[in-house]
Amino acid sequence: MSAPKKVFGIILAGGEGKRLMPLTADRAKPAVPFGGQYRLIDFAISNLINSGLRQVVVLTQYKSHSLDRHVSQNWRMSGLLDSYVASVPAQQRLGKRWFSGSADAILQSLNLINDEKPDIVVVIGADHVYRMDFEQMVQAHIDSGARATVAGIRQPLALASQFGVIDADPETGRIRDFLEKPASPTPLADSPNEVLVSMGNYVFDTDALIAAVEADGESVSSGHDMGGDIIPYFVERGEAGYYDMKQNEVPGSSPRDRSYWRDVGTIDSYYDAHMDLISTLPIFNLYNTAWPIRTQSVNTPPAKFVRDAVGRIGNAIDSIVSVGSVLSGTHLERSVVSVGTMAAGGSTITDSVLLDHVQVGQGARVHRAVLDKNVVLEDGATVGVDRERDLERGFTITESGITVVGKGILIAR
Ligand code: ADQ
Repeated sequence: MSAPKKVFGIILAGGEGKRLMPLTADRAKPAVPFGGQYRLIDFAISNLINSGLRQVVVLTQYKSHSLDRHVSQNWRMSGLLDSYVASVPAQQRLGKRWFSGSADAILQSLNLINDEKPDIVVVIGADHVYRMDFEQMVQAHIDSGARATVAGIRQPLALASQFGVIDADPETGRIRDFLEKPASPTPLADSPNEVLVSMGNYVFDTDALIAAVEADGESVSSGHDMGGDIIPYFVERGEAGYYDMKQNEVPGSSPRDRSYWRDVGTIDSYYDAHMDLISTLPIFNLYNTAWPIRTQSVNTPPAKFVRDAVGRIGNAIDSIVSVGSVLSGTHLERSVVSVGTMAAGGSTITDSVLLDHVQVGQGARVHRAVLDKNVVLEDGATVGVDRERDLERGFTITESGITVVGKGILIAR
C-alpha cells in the first residue's frame, strides 16, 4: 500500500461579488452572512475540515477585514499536529500589484505551498452552499492518474453562461473540452436542458499546479484565472479529469441533500437559498450533525417569543430564528432572521431575510425583503410592500422583486 498523501487546502476568497450589492458594499462576498448565523465561507471551510484537511489557507484581497476577523476568531485550531485555518491577505509578494486573478492569487502564494510540501493541493471557491467530502474527490483524483481534477454538477442550460462548462469523456473520465462562461453552450447529450458545470473546486498534483501557475504568470495574454486559463491548460494537455458530484456521499445526507449546490452569486439566488432552508423538508439540511457546518459561537441569550404589552402574540412559522432575537407581539412567517433581531408589537415579517441586529418597530411591515445588518424600521414603517416607494427611497429591487436595504439604513415611516 502506498503512503498516505499529504493534502493542502486553498480557499480562494478574494472575489468582489458585485452582483450581491449592496450586501458586498463593505465586506467580501465570502463574508456575507447566510442562514441566520453563518458566513458563506463557513461552508467551504467546514467541508475541508470535515474531509480531514488540517492545513488550510484562505486567500483574501477585496474588503477583507470582516472576513479575516471571522476566520481568525472562529476557525482557530489547536497547534497540535500543525493544524491551522489561516486567512492570508494579498501581500504584493511578486512586485507592486494585487492579485490580478485567482491563478495569480495562487502564484503569489506559492511560498505557503512550498513551506508545507504537500503531494496534493485542493483549491476551492468560497461562496457556495453545499456539502462535499473532498477526501473522496482526492482519492478519485489519485486513482484516475489525472494531474488536475475538476468537480462538476449538472445545472440548467440557461445558467451555463455563468459557469465553466465541461465536456467529459464518459469512458475515460477525462475532460475533452472546457469553456469558461460560454455564450452558446452545448447541452448534455442525454439531457438537452442541462449542462455539466465546474463547481470551481479542483484537486491538483502539487508539482503540476506550480508549473501551471508559473507558466500562466509568464503569459501576457492570460486573464490569470483558474477557470479561464489554468483548467484549459490541463485540458489541452489531456491531463484534466472530471469528478462527478453525484458520486460524493456525504455522511448523514440524503440523496437530495447530496446533489445540492448553490452558487449564491446574485441577491435572487441568495434569497432562494434561504427559502430552501425553511421548507418543511429542507433540500439542504443544516441539521445534519454527521457533517456539521460550523461557524461562530455567539455568546448571546436564546431567542424569545412573547406577547407584547397589549397581548399580541409573538410567533414564527416556517422560519429560522437566531439567538439573541426577541419577537414581542410580532408575526414572522417564511423568513430567516439573524442574531439579535428585535421586533416590536403588531409588526409582521414575511418572506424575508434579516441579517444581524435588525430592529423592527411597532406595527412595521417587512415583506419580500433582504435587510442588511443594523437596519432600523421606525414604528409603522414598511419595506417590500410598495415597489415605487422603495425605488424612491433608493433601495435596490431585484429581478424577481425582492427589496434589498443596505447596512445601517433607517427606514422612516
Ligand atoms: P467565478 O465564480 O465567476 O467562476 P471567480 O470570480 O474567479 O470565478 O471566483 C472564484 C473564486 O475565486 C471565488 O471564491 C472568489 O472569491 C475567488 N477569487 C476571485 N478573484 C480572486 C482574486 N483575485 N484573489 C483571490 N480569490 C479570488 C468560477 C470558475 C467557473 C466555475 C464557477 C463556479 O471560474 O469555471 O463554474 O467558479 O461557481
